[in-house]
Amino acid sequence: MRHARGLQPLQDLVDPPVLGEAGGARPPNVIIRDVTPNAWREALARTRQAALSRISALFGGSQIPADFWGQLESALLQADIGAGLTAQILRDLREEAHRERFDGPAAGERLRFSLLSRLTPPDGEAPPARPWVTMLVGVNGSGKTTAAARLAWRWQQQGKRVLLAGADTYRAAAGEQLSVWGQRLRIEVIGGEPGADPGAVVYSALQAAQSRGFDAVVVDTSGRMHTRHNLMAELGKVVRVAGKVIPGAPHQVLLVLDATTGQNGLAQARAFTQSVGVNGVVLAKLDTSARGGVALAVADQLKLPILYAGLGEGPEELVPFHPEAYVEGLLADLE
Ligand SMILES: Nc1nc2c(ncn2[C@@H]2O[C@H](COP(=O)(O)OP(=O)(O)OP(=O)(O)O)[C@@H](O)[C@H]2O)c(=O)[nH]1
Ligand SMILES: [Mg+2]
Repeated sequence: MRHARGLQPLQDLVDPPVLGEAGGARPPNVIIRDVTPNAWREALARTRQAALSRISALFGGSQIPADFWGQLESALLQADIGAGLTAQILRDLREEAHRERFDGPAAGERLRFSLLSRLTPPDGEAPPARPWVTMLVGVNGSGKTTAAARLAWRWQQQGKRVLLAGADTYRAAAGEQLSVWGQRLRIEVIGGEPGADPGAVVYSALQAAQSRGFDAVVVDTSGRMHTRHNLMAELGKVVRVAGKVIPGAPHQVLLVLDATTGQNGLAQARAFTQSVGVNGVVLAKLDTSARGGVALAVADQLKLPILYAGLGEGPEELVPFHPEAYVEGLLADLE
């Protein structure tokens, strides 16, 4: 668990070491200057309005008001951080309050630290691999295709040669959507005809990436209900095909969760993890969600790192998950 410490002002964001540098060790820490703490605050405005801003008055005074604990509990539940975690956080804070008798602002600080301590950033180094293959999976409409394009763009901005693989051959529109992104962001896309075997698309995309010296491949897959066994088995097959072309691929499988679905996303995450293994989460649509606290539930219950978050629809708005900026955004109205 991370030690409580002051919130650092955010100037730059650094991509987490999820992408192996071409043939070598970890990638250079490329400084991305496109996202400010304000972007996180704005993206989390709905969650604050729906859940957390109404408790801001509780933290203003020199004394903890009588209904503090009940109101805090309902606000955390409303933000969708989950019943178990809410209970834990309240228990910890209550113990501290009992010991130290803090005032409102101090309680706000403790709450910040408490939330932050549940969000451990990913650690460890990405194993070297070239091309480095990332596969995006998730239920229908969660944000996979836009995330695939935006991740590819991000890494391309870092100077890497990135290929997009359109393994969603289920609908004609899916391939087209990825191609449009590819044209817009100047990223090459290898896809397949509608109805083609997604495994075959991955096979030829990875072969092309390997023979043409690409650094990274981002594979978009079709949305599927996590309860449909045959579709989950098909995904498993696509994963295995990748490993046949490039041993060790896919190097990461990222589950794209729609933040507006809140706690329901946890069941999806468990099913995808069981079927294909998931290394991390992309939390899309944080900006349209009133249940943005779900990032805490994901970290707490699934022990999966949240690697990226969608703060809007623009290419630069899929950003590395930043625990401090996230917590600061959740609690921005608390003084
Ligand atoms: N505001 C906002 N919209 C997003 C974000 N991510 C995705 N969207 C929107 O959500 C919708 C669905 O996104 P897609 O990327 O097509 O989702 P998908 O998972 O590929 O969908 P299927 O392929 O049909 O399963 C699109 O309108 C996206 O623009 C985000 O972070 N913020
Ligand atoms: Mg899609």
